[in-house]
Amino acid sequence: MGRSNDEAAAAIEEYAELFALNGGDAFRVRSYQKAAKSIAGFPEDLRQTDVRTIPGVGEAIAKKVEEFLQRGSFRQLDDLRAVVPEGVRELTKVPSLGPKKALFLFQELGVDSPAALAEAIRGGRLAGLRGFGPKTEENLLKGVEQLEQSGGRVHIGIAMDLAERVIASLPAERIAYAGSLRRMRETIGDVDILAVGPVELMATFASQPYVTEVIARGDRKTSVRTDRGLQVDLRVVPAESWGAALVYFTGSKEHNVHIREIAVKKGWKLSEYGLFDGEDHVIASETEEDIYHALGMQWVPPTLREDGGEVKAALEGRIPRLVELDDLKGDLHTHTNLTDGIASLDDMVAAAAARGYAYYAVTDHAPELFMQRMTLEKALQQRAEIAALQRSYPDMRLLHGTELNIAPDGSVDWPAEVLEGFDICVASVHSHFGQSREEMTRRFIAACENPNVHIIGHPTTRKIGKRPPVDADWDEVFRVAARTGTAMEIDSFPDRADLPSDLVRLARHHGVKFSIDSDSHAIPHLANERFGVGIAQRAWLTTDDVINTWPLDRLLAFLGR
Ligand code: DGT
Ligand code: CA
Ligand code: CA
Ligand code: ZN
Repeated sequence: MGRSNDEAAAAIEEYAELFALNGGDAFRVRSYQKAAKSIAGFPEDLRQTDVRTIPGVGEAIAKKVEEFLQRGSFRQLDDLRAVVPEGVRELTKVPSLGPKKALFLFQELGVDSPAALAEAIRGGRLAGLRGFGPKTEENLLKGVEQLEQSGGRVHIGIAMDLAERVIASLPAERIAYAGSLRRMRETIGDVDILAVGPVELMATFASQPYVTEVIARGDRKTSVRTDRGLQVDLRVVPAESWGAALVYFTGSKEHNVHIREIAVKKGWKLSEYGLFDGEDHVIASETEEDIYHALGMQWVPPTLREDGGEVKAALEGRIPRLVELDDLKGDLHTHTNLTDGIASLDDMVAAAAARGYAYYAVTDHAPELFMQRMTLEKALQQRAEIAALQRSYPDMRLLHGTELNIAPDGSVDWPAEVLEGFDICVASVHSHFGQSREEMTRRFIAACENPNVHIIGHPTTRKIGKRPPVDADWDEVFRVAARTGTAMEIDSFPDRADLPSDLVRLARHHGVKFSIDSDSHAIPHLANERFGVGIAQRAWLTTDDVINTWPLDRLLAFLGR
């Protein structure tokens, strides 16, 4: 078994594109493109074939393909990849911008991405350039906008919904999602589904109501566009190579490259079909565990597969036991219809109990978020209701909390004597997002130093695709948070995903603890916790790092209550 024909074809296609971008001869570009098409459409496995017998594949291309089959790339491709920036290749995807003009813009103006092109046009920097009149500029600008819309990634909540809908709609023997979704990245480019089942699965898939367009259809892979705009790739794989396919299509690409190197060092080959020895005998293929163990490694949780040190750790047996959804003993940031939630206190608490929580905090907004019309009187009334409700939940400790507003100067809504009456205080930035880095850093530090602030809520305040993160010196903020015992929140709402995993990793480095919260405003939101756990895993967190996995006593001690 070998690398798929599609992969070799894609490499030749990429080479053609890079060759064209570098001003390569148009005739040769076309002959590479023809060869790529011909390889992709060739019915037999390339490894069992003399590639020279494939129509359109001459000696020069055959050599490149053979080298590719050996090691996953070829010299000329490596050379061109090194000289043409990724962004310039992106540029050629702008409708009406060919390779010649793309390279010209890069060399003349340093334009190295579609976004940079839009900026250059808006800044009038294309004016007077030969071949770029006002009409062309207008078309290019439209093209960039189109590209941004179609190439748009979505947050994980949208992709997960869709993946679960797809999986429920297909009668397969085995089926699972792979790709960035399985790695729990915060945004998803397309959804990758693997299945074991009959070829008819493809027809069933293509005729589902969520499919708006069939992009490509084959026996092994079908790609569709869906009503969410998102693309879904369904691959039907042989049952015996399930594990190998899952490893390969879960990625990341960088992780795959790294573990393939380990196989190669042993004189073996790793593909989406399995791990093979020098004689093409299968060593492992059925499960992921088999493959990693055969390579002398621990199984690597998908959320770690970003080539961020996990390969070395797995080889040395140092992959930690990561925090899991089942470890969460409670939720420490939730709302009710007393402020902007839509469910009543009774209903939220009942839903929390149904999740088996040992504790649950109600943290409605505080007065400075004026539209919520919160008052101390209302908060105290809610406290009495919670005390009464507690009697019906002997196994779940109810905590009365609040989500404070961190004012521009770092102060919060109520004085200390009021704050001390709450079991738990989350404090968040909800206004004045545009403060300077220095002001914002001071603001967070003041909040952390407030002894009654236990958790900083959704720290960066970003909304994916809508609002950028605030600017702060996070190193400094995390240092203070660690010193003052203030937890950073991992807000699990999929359009927030806040803190993001890279900042979680940084904060952990400083010794900060975390709270994985749902920030629920309705009952279904409680289930978003799984996305927060994904972020935590991507940052290598264990239960020791996450305060709401701790038993109640340890949590209360941390809160100083
Ligand atoms: P996305 O879709 O942009 O959110 O990210 P992924 O990681 O889902 O990427 P995608 O859908 O292009 O491919 C799915 C997985 O397939 C990817 O994570 C690794 C594997 N894969 C795709 N292309 C290649 C490749 O050229 N080489 C290797 N080694 N693996 C690849
Ligand atoms: Ca994907
Ligand atoms: Ca894909
Ligand atoms: Zn908030």
